[in-house]
Formats: sequence, structure tokens, C-alpha cells
Amino acid sequence: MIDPSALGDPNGEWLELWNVSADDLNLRGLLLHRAHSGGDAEFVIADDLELLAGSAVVLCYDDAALGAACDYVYGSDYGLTSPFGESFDPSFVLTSDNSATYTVSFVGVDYPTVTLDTLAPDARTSPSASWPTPQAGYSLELSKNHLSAADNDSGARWCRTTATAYTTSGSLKDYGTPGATNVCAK
Ligand SMILES: [Ca+2]
Repeated sequence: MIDPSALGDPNGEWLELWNVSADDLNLRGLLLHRAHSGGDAEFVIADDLELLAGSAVVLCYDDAALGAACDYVYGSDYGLTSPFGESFDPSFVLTSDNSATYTVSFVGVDYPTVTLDTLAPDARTSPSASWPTPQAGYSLELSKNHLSAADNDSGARWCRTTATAYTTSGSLKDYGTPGATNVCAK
């Protein structure tokens, strides 16, 4: 959710990580980096965070906004230094366009950084297609039939969600499936 409407931006921002392997994982030491023309930002998961095989975790900017759907809060990491020596400045926010590049790595004190995946919208790998046009209040979903590090590089595999709203504030609504199976099936 790059541009929440009902919950406000960035407080209502969140992203999902799916474990498509057969192994349960501990995400302690996982680093998310954002590269964007407006500036780079990153955070590292410094606490134990279990991600079971075939499941998702929801990383959110502010659990006071997203509530029980949030598994890990990164927005309050601003200004801190992690046990791994990473510093968080500026705060990690998702850009409200689709031009940022996100990299997922494992970092640690005693072993070298390992890059797991890079999501680069401009790469537009096969099948080539433009990414969905962002719209305030609508999350972007990877097709539930293409949950892989290879397929997530293709704009053709992403949808602007058609899910029902998960929260409402007056006339504003936020749509998506945080922590649950995506609707997108193309
Ligand atoms: Ca989902």
C-alpha cells in the first residue's frame, strides 16, 4: 500500500513479504532498501520475526493505523541504529508512484550481506507491460499465481487491487488484502 487514503500517508502504509519456500524463516537481519529519485531509505528487522512457509508477514509504518493486521512496525525506526550497525535516516516510506526500486537483503554482524531479490519496476521483464497506475487508497498486488522473485519484476503480473475495503474513514476507503491471499490472478 504505497498511498493510503483512509489511514493517511505514510501512517497507513504497509507491504507484504510472502514465503514461497518450503522452510519456515526468521526475518531477523532482513534489510529493505528503497532507491528513488526523491532519495534512498532503508530499515532492517532487528527482532525475531517468524515467517512460516507459504505464509505472509505484513510490515507496516504504524501499527496504530493498521491494527492487528500489522506484524512488524518499521516507521518508528527513524533515527535509530540497529544491532547490525545500520542507521535509519530518513524514515522508510513507500513512494506514491511506481518508480522506486526495492531490494531485499540479509545483513549480519558476522557474515556478508546477501541480496535476495530486487524489485525494479522500470525493468519490465517478460512478459513486458506497464505497471498499474497507482491510485490513492488502492494497494498494488502481485498476482497470486506468480508469487516469485522472477515474476515480480514484470508489470504484467501486478494489479491495482479489486479487493474490498479493509478500513474506512468518513468517505475515504483503503482497499487491499494485508496478510491475506491477493485477489489479483492474472
Ligand atoms: Ca495480500
